[in-house]
Amino acid sequence: MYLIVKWNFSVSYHVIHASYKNQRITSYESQTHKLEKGTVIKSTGKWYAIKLETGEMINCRIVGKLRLGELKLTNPIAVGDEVMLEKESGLETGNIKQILPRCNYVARQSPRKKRRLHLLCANIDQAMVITTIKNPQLKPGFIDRFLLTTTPQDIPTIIIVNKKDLWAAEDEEVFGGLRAIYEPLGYPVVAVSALSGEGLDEFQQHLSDKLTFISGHSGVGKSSLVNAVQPNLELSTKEISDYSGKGQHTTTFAEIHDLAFGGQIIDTPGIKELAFINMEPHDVAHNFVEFFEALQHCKFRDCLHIDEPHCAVKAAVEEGSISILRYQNYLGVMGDVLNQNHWERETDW
Ligand SMILES: Nc1nc2c(ncn2[C@@H]2O[C@H](COP(=O)(O)OP(=O)(O)OP(=O)(O)O)[C@@H](O)[C@H]2O)c(=O)[nH]1
Ligand SMILES: [Mg+2]
Ligand SMILES: [Zn+2]
Repeated sequence: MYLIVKWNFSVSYHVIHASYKNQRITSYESQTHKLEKGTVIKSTGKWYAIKLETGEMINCRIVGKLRLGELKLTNPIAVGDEVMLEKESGLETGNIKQILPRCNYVARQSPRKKRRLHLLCANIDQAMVITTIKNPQLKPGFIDRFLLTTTPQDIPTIIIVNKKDLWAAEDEEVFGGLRAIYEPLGYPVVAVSALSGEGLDEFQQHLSDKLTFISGHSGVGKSSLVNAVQPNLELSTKEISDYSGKGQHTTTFAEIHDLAFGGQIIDTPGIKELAFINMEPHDVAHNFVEFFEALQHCKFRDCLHIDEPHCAVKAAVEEGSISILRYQNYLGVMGDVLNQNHWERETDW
């Protein structure tokens, strides 16, 4: 369905893959000790907690330079990455020698270095964006921005709306509105409460036997939800600040946790905002799935659905078959992307 985007991704994937292949050859050539394969479970900056195929945990560093392929990243390795490492003799630590090819990843524009991407996780089965309608207030634009980080790679994404216990009748209506918009597009929408336990069965069914990446603003209850389905973890959680109404950035490192009923979940630090310096306007247009379907009826094949004549997306918004909320959020992202100077964009990865 998303031919053009797919093509772009497969090109960049092959570029990455090719450079990993080269890297593998050089590192095997120079290798003197046996390399072992492991998965990155937690990354705390310099140190990576890695689970070996035997189940053994080992702390590793990167020594020397790793080739990173074409991705311009602020962090070379993220949770979920598979790596080859060499144990340090006589010590309980090791050195990472190679990163194996990723089948997918989620990255965001680095808040500090705008021309770089910050890798959030790799090799996941699915993603969940955790939101709330109340405490903190819903920011609907965020859901659509999050979907732009996963949809280009066909990562199945579920929208979880937490803190159902706080809802009044009008909040139930907001939830119904979200469900009506996103479920027909292929994104399930699930209401839960980590506090009261409502909806946790359905939440757990979605998690079962998969590696799930969860993300969302600080204070929406990501860690509380992980604790609710796997209580022995006792992850720290903290109240929303009275002053700002925002979360307090309690979780500071992404970490993969095993789930006793099968599967694993990646709890992550809250994110403030998502920007898209890495996308061209057409990448944005093609990854709003219903807009991409409508594009074939637009007069111009390169229509960006802004003010072009005979635009099928605008007609669908007017007639009500495309959500006005999605369209407004789309215009928000598109405005950001178009306002960036072209030379500021990084799309050649
Ligand atoms: N009423 C209510 N409060 C909840 C619920 N889930 C979490 N909370 C509260 O929301 C606050 C924030 O929860 P956390 O789990 O720390 O949120 P987080 O998303 O992990 O936040 P960061 O780690 O900062 O990104 C805590 O005071 C929780 O007790 C819920 O379902 N209902
Ligand atoms: Mg947390
Ligand atoms: Zn159009």
